Amino acid sequence: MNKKISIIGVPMDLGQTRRGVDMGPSVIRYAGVVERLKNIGYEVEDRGDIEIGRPSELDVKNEDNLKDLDVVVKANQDLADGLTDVMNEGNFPLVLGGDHSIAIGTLAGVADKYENLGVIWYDAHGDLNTGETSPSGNIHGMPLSVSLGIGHPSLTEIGGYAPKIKPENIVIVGARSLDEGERKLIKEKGIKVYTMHEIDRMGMSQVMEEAIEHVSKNTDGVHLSLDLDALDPHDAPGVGTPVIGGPSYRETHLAMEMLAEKGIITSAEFVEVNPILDTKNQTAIAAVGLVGSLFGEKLL
Ligand code: 6HN
Ligand code: MN
Ligand code: MN
Ligand code: MN
Repeated sequence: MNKKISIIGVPMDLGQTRRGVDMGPSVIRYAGVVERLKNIGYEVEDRGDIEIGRPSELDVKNEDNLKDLDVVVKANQDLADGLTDVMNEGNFPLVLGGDHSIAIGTLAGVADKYENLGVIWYDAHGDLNTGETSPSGNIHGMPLSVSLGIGHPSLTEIGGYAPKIKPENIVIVGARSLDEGERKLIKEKGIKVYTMHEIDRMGMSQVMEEAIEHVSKNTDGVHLSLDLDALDPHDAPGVGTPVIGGPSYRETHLAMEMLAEKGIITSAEFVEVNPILDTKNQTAIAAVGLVGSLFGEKLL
């Protein structure tokens, strides 16, 4: 793996309505992410946080059922630009959220450098809504569809090109909450999904083997987008949209180790850590443990 990591924090909380997730980057730093990576031999540059504007009024839906659209668009464009710099320097981009709407900017910045970027979307949700299908109007439920070029043009055109990724290069792992429109899109586009049903039946090890095979087949890079709500709320309580019945910290840790062994991941983001909803920073600590395993940390 690339030995130089650039961290970008994105204190975004406007892609959903539970305040506090804007402190995610700060608490993940506090839980020791930089030291953890340095200890396993990486050179780490912390580029600080992207600035997030404030809308005049919070959580206002526009006529297209998109909350706080303008501010979300602006921050994601800035994030995409920041990632372009990191990519040009040849560093490994590690993005810390913030709610999952920031994956729009991350993928806009990263995918530009690859012909065929693979994506592992490790999440309880599909994040495949559009303004038309979303039950909430929350943009954090839309980044994967946006990256496929589906949705409001001011979102899909971030970075100045669309789409960022192709449906056949995506795998969703850990899904257990999908909306009607998301199910339809998954079928229509033939997106590979390992729901909790497959994880229960096959075990995480087999699921990850297949997932890795799927995303590395015709790709020249692989992005990991890890939503902490993928984990069972027992292990990661500090998230805005928890769903019971998820993979444990241990299973997720194994998934990260398998990715490390194959060395396929070329960029990553860890999102949705909300310290206000957390107990004793448990979710940030889990995130840092997972970062460690993703980057090849070993006990012996
Ligand atoms: N996330 N499907 C729901 C919605 O509002 O669209 C939940 C989305 C959760 C998004 O956790 O990143
Ligand atoms: Mn989620
Ligand atoms: Mn998500
Ligand atoms: Mn282990």
